[in-house]
Amino acid sequence: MATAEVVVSNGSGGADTKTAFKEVYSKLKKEMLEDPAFEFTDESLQWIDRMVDYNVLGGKCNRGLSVIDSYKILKGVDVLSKEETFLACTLGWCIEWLQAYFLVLDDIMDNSQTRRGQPCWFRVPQVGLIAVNDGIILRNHISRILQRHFKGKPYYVDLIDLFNEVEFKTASGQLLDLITTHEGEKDLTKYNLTVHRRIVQYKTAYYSFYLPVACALLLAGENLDNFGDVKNILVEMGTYFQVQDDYLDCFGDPEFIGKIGTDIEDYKCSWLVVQALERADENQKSILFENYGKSDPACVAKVKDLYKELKLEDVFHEYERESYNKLITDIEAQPSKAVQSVLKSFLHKIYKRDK
Ligand code: GPP
Ligand code: MG
Ligand code: MG
Ligand code: MG
Repeated sequence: MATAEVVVSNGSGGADTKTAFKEVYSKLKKEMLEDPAFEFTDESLQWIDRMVDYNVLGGKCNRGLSVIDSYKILKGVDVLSKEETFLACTLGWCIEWLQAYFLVLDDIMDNSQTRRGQPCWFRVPQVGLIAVNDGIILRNHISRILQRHFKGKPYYVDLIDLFNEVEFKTASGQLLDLITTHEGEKDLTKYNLTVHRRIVQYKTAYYSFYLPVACALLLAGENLDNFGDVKNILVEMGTYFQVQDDYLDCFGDPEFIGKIGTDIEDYKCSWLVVQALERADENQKSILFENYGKSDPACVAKVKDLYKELKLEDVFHEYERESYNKLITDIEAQPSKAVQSVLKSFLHKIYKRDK
């Protein structure tokens, strides 16, 4: 289909937006270091300063920047006032903080080595399991930021409810991701697209896709109850995004994506293993059963060879085209042009991403 081939500049996250966004980060971090609710010692100040920089920065900031872009589109303006820019950037950073909190803990749970091109936080000497508490601190920073800058706004309670609900959904998705891989009960036959879909919708889609747009809608004074269709489309987009993540875990360049994949070793219900199971003959299935979920590099290599033999790279590219076309069709059925534009801008940020 021609639509899939059209290259659309997303026109978003421009240099000015990024500069404004970065400035707000410095202010928010400073406020966290001067929080009057705690008497910081020099050591704890240094720890938080370094920990926040290490974990909140270094990503693509797609989620955070999307709040600002979406808000501008919903308001129908190119330029926001100083106050509006600050509030949109602050909500954007709250999502980046949430992401940092999830990643610090996810890397422990997934036994990962690297993240954003550096060792995972818990692997840094002298950090170890202090990282668990750092995750809790990062989560608390979000509440502190929201209280300081949004308490008194008419949508403050909705904002708190939104972050709480999205966090609950994500943790529940993470639970599914973790318990489907239970040691001792290794049984690949339980993995299928329905199981995969449920995991990824909850663990990734709500916080990565619905949350930024919902924040922009609240800023614009909208009631989220009126945007059920938008939520569904964003959750679909988030599902597509996590399929890309699963693909890149195996086929991405670790140098470029900044993390080394662990899905095969961790026995994850990845989109790739589900596709492999659907396509494998008996002989190929036994290769999967024998080698999936083992940390021995030779076993991992056998699984990767099988994925290549089954041409999963082509299967993925076809899935990518189909998902894009389906999403565009759903987006274009939306009555509001502004909403269409918000959704398309988000989709174009991730379509055919290689990182
Ligand atoms: C991505 O899974 C999901 C998360 C980062 C959510 C974690 C949720 C918690 C409550 C901790 P992933 O493990 O595939 O991501 P990555 O490939 O980046 O490690
Ligand atoms: Mg994980
Ligand atoms: Mg992980
Ligand atoms: Mg992954």
